Amino acid sequence: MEQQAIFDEVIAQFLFRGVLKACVPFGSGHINDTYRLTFQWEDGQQHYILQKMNKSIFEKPEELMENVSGVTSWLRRKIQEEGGDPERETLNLVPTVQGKPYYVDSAGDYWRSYVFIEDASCFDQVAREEDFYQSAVAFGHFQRLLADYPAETLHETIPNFHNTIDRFAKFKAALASDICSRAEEVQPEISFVLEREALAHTLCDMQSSGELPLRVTHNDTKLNNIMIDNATRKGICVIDLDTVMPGLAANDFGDSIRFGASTGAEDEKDLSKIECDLHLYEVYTRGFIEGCCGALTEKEIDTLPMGAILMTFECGMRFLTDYLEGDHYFKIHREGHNLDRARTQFKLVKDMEEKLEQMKAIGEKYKNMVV
Ligand code: ADP
Ligand code: GN1
Ligand code: MG
Repeated sequence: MEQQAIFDEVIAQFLFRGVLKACVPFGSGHINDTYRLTFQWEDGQQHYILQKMNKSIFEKPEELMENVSGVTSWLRRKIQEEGGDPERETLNLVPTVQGKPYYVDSAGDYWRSYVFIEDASCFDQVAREEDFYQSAVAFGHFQRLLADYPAETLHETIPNFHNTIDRFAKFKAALASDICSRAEEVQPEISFVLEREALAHTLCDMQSSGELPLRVTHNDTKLNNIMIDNATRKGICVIDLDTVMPGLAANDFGDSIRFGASTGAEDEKDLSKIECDLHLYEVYTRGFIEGCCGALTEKEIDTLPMGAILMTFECGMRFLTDYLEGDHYFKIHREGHNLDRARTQFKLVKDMEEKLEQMKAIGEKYKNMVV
């Protein structure tokens, strides 16, 4: 079926108000196909987000949507209790005419829609230090709001998502098959990964031994998964809830650092521009510990620097795995895009390894912060 006919079919299935005026691709996510819809009526208009979910990545979209519905209703209630505005501070699903949170089109693809959060922005890089601080407070706060969520009801939307040992094994399998014959040209990057097998074990081992608690975490805490209010500059709403699952606080912390404390873009080709900005690292540490409101254990705070190194290493390994496998997972916009992304991550890992003692000292500084 032609693309326009699919849109017509899908859009007719959601309870939108008004008449459709525009549908444009939106955002810079690597996973789902995201569009912004504009609907108009006599004296007003409303935007919506429409997403085609990536069903080769999310193999059980019904379960995923059960998670999203459960988590957003929970957040709605908590935000109301705290006197916040649930229309802007959490995602709001638009139901279908059948009263469901998603629609399966005639080609078998899964679609969902959210009310568009107006007067707020998503950033691909830190422009103002204060925004990064506010994003940290908001991600910490998000974790706290979900602290007593019934974790056993959450489906694992991507099995072993932050199991770095498993990611390492998958990398080795991709290397062994080398289906695109790309391994030869990326030997330095391959060695970089293989030399760090022990690193892949660190936090997973602490989790297995019960030294670190499992919490309900976001698991994809990059800066463009949070909306910053244009007027107040507060982190108004945490979005992209596809991977909310039990996980480690250090991983949520670490994923934000890998993206936001880097001095360059995730896909920067000029590696001389890439390092971990320790000032931004400190800004985020302060915000995250504050946002978690005393919920983090001492050991969790001690593992934050390792979370940063590990999430960056894992992400680099995932980009390189995808490059070796022919770029089937992350959306790419140019030849070698995943390789460029892997290289920035490895440059960051190396830099963070050298700065580890300073990163630890920053954790110590804020450990006893009472909010
Ligand atoms: P992906 O999984 O592909 O990253 P996201 O759910 O993060 O998809 O959405 C992609 C982008 O769409 C976001 O980075 C953000 O810019 C925008 N977006 C998503 N949901 C909303 C919303 N409710 N209001 C405004 N913008 C949104
Ligand atoms: C993907 O969906 P998006 O673009 O926010 C990925 C993350 C990676 C990130 C790298 C479900 O995030 O795990 O860290 O790209 N999401 C999924 O930028 O795999
Ligand atoms: Mg996203």
